[in-house]
Amino acid sequence: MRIEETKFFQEYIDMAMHGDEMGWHERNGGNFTYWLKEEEVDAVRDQLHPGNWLPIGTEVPKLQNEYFLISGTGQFFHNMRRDPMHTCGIIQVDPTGTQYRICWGLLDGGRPTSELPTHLMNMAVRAVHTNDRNRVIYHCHCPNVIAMTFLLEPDADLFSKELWESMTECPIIFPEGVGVVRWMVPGGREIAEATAACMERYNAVIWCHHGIFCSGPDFDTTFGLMHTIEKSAEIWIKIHSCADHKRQTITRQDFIRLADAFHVTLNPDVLKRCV
Ligand code: 2HA
Ligand code: ZN
Repeated sequence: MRIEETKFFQEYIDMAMHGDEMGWHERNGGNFTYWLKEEEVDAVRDQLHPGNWLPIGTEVPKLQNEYFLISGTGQFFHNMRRDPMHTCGIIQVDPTGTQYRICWGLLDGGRPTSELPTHLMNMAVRAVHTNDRNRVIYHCHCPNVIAMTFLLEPDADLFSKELWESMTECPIIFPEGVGVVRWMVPGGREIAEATAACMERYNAVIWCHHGIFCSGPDFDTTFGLMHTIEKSAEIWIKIHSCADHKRQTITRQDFIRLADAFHVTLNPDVLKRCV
């Protein structure tokens, strides 16, 4: 089967186009990685043609020899379905976890996203915390979350509380809360290390004045997490566009009842901040 016809590839493109429809990928904004399963690599191995080894810009020994479908730097999500061979590609990490090579796609001199260090470091950290079940890392520029970062202190517990309070299902979807990374220059090792440190604890990390990184075991869960956080942020922005304070909200006691009913364990540091 051609790579473009495989289930994982179709689902990858579907999710990228969904993000584009949401308005989260202006121009070349955002980037996206999927960790191929062994059987998925085996099924397309005849189509993989490795190029030269290139530096990743960080170390990910956990991911040695593994294959990833990843979006290309400078490429528009909007063009992914029409032109997958230029807009994304499959890379392999070397046995030391310091280099990668392009094995498919990224034609005509394409390169993986400038956020490659963050994607692979996040992938490695989430793998450790999920018994290797995490497979997706997704970054987008979702406007309401970005707007929130101009109005709240860049504090993970505070953002988590405000997002939980803005929509009832939030604490069920992200009971651990969200991480927050202060404004940093994107595209390098420093922001990758700061984000990966947050991913030790959270499935989602907000980049102040920039966007979000979400992780998950499959495409739907990862996209669903992003969508839930962004929708809650939209409600938060609507509330604060109408009034300078909330008249009532979901209380700590309400969250405890919710956690009990839905069998989730809520982050106690966030609960402590609730009213
Ligand atoms: O332009 O989103 O963070 C791609 C990005 C960089
Ligand atoms: Zn970005």
